[in-house]
Amino acid sequence: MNKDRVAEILSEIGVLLELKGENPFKTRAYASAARTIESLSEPLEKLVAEERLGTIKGIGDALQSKITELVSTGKLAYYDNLKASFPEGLLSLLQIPGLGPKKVKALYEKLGITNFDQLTESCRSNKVAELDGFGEKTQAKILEGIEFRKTYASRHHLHAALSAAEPILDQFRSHPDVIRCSTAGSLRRSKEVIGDIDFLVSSKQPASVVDFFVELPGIMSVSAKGETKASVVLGDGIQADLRVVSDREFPFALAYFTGSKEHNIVMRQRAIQRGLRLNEYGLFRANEETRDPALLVPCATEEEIFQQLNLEYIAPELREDHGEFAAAEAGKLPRLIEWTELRGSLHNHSNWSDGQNTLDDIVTHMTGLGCEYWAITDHSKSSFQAHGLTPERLRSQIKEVRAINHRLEGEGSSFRLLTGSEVDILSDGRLDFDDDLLVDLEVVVASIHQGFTQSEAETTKRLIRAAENPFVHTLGHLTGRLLLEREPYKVNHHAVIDACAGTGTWIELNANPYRFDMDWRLWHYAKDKGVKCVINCDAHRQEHAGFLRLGAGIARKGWLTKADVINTLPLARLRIELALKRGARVK
Ligand code: DGT
Ligand code: CA
Ligand code: CA
Ligand code: ZN
Repeated sequence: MNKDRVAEILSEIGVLLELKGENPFKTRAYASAARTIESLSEPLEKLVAEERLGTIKGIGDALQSKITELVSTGKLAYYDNLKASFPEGLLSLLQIPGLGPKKVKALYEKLGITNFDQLTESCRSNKVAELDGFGEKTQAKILEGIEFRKTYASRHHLHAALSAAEPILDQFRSHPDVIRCSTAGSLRRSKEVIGDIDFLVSSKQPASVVDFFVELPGIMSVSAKGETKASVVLGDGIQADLRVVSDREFPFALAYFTGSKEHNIVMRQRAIQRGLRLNEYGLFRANEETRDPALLVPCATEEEIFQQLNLEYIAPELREDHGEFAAAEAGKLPRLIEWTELRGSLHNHSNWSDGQNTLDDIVTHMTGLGCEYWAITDHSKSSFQAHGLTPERLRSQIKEVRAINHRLEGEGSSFRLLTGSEVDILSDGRLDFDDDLLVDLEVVVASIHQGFTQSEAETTKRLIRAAENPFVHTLGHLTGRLLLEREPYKVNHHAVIDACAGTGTWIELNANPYRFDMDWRLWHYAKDKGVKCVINCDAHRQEHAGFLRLGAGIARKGWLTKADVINTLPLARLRIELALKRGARVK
């Protein structure tokens, strides 16, 4: 058992004893022993093995035998019994700001409260306010705390986590005591939803970095703070963990805390197969858990750790144990797409349907961002809730787009709008516009916007029928999912991908962070079938152009390269591909 876990258990024992009503000296002894253990400079195992625990200030006989039991057996009977003497759930009440052991004890003994639901109920019926030492104000604060906990215990969209994390990372970068810093965890792996944000910093002054972190503006509350780590809740209710390590440990800690857990397990096994041990502190020439610097195989970067384990460098996005080891061993990892290789988006809306901006504003904005092209694919008539265009209005939009492009040409600008439509796939798989209109559009995206209750077989058939229409370039947001909000409708992905492989139809990676649809787990299969991806913003506002970067992160998780993604092509080449897609089937 590592020392952090030992420290955690000791401090939990302190809290449990306080809940029991034990004398404060005893409870404090556990809290301070926990801090001592956490900041040990020597390996705890070594101290135990050499029976030198007693030489440490504040560790008396009783603590000594408990720590020894924990380290050597991984368990502690005293702790297990103590924990079992409380009802389950009681401890979690301590997570509410303002509720310490004393108050939790009173709630339990006077009102029999053991969980959040009972606590909420008792606050609502004003019973908590009547308890000694509580009052109306405390009661209101508890209710607030329960609500708040519900929010921050939840998961978050990638863009929310990124925009919370990036300013903090910037602060670390310019802090004099910070040597290296990075995000880690699911955020660094570019997962579609994020539990908490993880920061890793290397420094010679960990305490100063931790103090700086917990004092940053935008931090709502501090859930835990130690010498080398802290957990906080950020403004949007997102939880964030910081760990500070020495610079020598940094690459190892970065690899460890980037995860995923599944990936880490394989890495550790590979180390063991080579007579090494890999953990968050280093890679060691040893046959058992250690962090002895004398045994360290020094690695200055993550790249060197992979090298030591005979692997090509595995990008964080691929670290899911989804085949990356076999590929890295064979030197066959793909060169993943970079978001800067994207040249525009082929599914976007304007104020002609439910977008916010005029065509002129879109041109100005996207030109300013350095895009080469931007397809205008407003909704079709059946999407009346989104002000879908009638064929007549679409015809006049085509004219306007052409006029704008004509003007751009005259001005010597190389940027172009592309004419297009996000045409509804009707319940039976027919499209909302006739072919003689579709043929006049440069870009056609076909998407489902209604009839979500169909069976998997019906929806699959519907999508395949749309893919078979020669005028359709791309299937849009395949499952209609809204992450953390709406479940995907059921689709047989493999059947749809196979159909697209047959017709040469592309599939969208919708880069809206609520969608990220089609899911990254399926791109590897699609790519093997030769199906091309289009990373689309589905922009309804100018800011949505930024989704391209998020979408590229998800595409990287799906193993995609520049060559797999259509909108990395320069305009001239793109126009050829758009035409070829049709020409292959239409004479
Ligand atoms: P999240 O926060 O739920 O979105 O997902 P992660 O992957 O960020 O998970 P988190 O924050 O609990 O931990 C960050 C990384 O630390 C995780 O990806 C792998 C590593 N890690 C944490 N706990 C363990 C563990 O018990 N075993 C191993 N092998 N790795 C762990
Ligand atoms: Ca995390
Ligand atoms: Ca974490
Ligand atoms: Zn749509």
